[in-house]
Amino acid sequence: MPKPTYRFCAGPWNFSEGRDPYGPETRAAHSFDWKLSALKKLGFDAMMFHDDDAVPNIDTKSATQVLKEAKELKKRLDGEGIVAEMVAPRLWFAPQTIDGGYTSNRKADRQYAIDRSKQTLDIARVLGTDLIVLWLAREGTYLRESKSGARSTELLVDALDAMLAHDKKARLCIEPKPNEPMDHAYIPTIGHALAIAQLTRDPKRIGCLIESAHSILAGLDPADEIDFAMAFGKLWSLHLNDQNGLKFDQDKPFGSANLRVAFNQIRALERNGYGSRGEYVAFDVHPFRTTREEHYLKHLDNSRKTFLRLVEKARSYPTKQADALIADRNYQDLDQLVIEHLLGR
Ligand code: XUL
Ligand code: MN
Repeated sequence: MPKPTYRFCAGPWNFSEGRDPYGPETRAAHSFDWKLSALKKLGFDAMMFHDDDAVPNIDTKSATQVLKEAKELKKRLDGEGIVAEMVAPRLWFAPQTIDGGYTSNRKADRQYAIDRSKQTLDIARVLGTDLIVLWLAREGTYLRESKSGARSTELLVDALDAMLAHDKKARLCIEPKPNEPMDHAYIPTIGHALAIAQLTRDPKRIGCLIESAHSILAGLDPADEIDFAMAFGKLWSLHLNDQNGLKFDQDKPFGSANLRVAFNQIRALERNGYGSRGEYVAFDVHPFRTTREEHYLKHLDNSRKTFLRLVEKARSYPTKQADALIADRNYQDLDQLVIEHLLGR
């Protein structure tokens, strides 16, 4: 298989200002144009969007106005030579989504979620991408007795069907996450995402997006999730980052918490040819709260550097030696071989 040349992507939210639940911003916000040209300078090729990153204050605007602004954005992207990779409906911020989007217990609120998702498909078409990402943020519960899991599965299928019917060319990419903001989410892993696709009107147009941190939060190895999704030809997008154990979603720079887990993700991408069908490598990373303004872009630049260094490591991995150790069931020395390789010997 030819070795892919990777292309990189990030979203406007990845230039975050340091706010957390316990304290305010620690860095001044930059304009959208600043972020766009920063990405270009960093050697990134694409930007990913929430619907309201593409069209701010989207709920206050008419459908015509929304599409007009999306067209203006497309021109700005073309001018900068940056592609729109995907658009994702932000279904976790509005008052209508307090109890979830597609699985809310209120019919009118479920309709809001579906209407907003359909509009996201319209925005994506204008931006020149067929890829819709669904991070199902509030499709779960704080307490299980508040919703029926069986009913919620039906409602999720109805919502996916409505989107598939709205645009016959769009591809829907489910981004699973097991928790946060919810106690338990209904689609916590890639297996769940691929399984629910089978209940829809067009499973071929449903794939998935793996985020390293989300797999780790589910107690899984992201490399296994990558291999599994790619065995089905379903890994259509990727959010690389890192996560130190089971706690709040950290979105650390790629490789920051566990270099070996990062290395194994790269090996999985390489052996499955990720990128050779036009898929992007996105870094869903945030600066640390302590990061000063002059270092605003380091988390993105460093994630890309680490990624490329680990690609070199994957390509120079001593496969013959490793295979001999595997044949001899000498996993003790295999372990050390990997460590020595990562340490540079
Ligand atoms: C949340 C997350 C989102 C999605 C896009 O944990 O990763 O930023 O990637 O909605
Ligand atoms: Mn993500």
